Amino acid sequence: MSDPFTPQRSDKFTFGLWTVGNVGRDPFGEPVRPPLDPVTAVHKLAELGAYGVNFHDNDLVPFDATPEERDRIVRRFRQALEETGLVVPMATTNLFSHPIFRDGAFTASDAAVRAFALQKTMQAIDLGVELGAQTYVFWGGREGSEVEGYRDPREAIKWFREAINYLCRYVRDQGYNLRFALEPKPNEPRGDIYFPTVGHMLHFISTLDYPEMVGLNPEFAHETMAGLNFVHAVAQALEAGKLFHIDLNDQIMGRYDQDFRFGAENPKRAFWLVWLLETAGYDGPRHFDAHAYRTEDEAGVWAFARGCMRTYLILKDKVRRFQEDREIQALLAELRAADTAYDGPQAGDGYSAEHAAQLKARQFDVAALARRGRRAEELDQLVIELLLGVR
Ligand code: DIG
Ligand code: MN
Ligand code: MN
Repeated sequence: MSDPFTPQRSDKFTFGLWTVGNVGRDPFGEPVRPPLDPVTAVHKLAELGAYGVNFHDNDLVPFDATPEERDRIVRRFRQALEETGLVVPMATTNLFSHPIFRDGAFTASDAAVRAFALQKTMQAIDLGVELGAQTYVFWGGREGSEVEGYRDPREAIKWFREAINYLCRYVRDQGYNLRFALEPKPNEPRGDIYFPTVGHMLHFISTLDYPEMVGLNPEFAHETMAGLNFVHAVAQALEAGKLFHIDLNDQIMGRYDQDFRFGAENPKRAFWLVWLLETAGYDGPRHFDAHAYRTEDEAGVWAFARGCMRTYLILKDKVRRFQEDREIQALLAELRAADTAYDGPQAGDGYSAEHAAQLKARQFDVAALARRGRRAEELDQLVIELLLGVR
């Protein structure tokens, strides 16, 4: 019997070149793995059942490559895509590695650095579109500060807005079929990063010239680092029609950005995320922005990649079981019946002075309503048992 948790292209699992190509460098240690040829990554990911691969410009084309070298690299990469059928749903710019970005890119105090960041991003957008990307991510890894005095944070917001508005104009001017997805993170590598969470970014998007072109690329580890509930953050992005992409991984709350294999630390939180994505009918890529532990060799990298996809599929099957579990669904139906028994005026009816008068005159059995338990212990235990495989 075939393994029911074998990834298919239709699952839309994607990996960044920088994820399976992570060489294991950390602030306290040198690389433990050799660089991975992007062409090898494409073929290996295709073998594992992935749907696509993403990249920062410099994951593929070195920062100082000549135009001829660029074209040769792109030709060779495109050939691997054609041989395997992998697609490139998303691309992004590396605006954080080169020392020129030491104080930021779009929010750098130095106007020349901000202008260079725009130039680099336009060239990277061209590259991404050339290889088929329809989503373009902006992760402002260096857009932040350690010392407030040298930049008024309001100025940083203005500069970031100018950059995104300018790049929206560029995309429209080029006639590209491309949407922008902003990726928040609270800190690291900067002491504090501007626009640290999904909520901050959603407001920022509302201040743009072309808000319809710009959405979110939330990352599990980043909201979790901020001590927030990632499922709620994704729900707010979905509800706003702004979940343009998603970075899946795992993370222990309050730690540095661990980018662990999906589901490695919080299988229950991962389950509720898959439940939300699948229930909402999210049809975008399931992108794993994660990497193998530094302890791993290349075989461990592919075990990591397999594990990300396999865990997502196992949890997707658990969502199906949750929705088919008679005891769970009976409990939810009883709760819903009691919750919707109220037949008086409520906010969803819409406001009128007469309606408000009726509501103000309404008598409520406060004592009875206060006595009602929510049966959360029963429900959560049933979910735990589902996840532990005993139902
Ligand atoms: C880090 O979480 C960031 C960068 O890896 C990249 O710019 C973005 C795309 O997923 N995520
Ligand atoms: Mn991360
Ligand atoms: Mn990310």
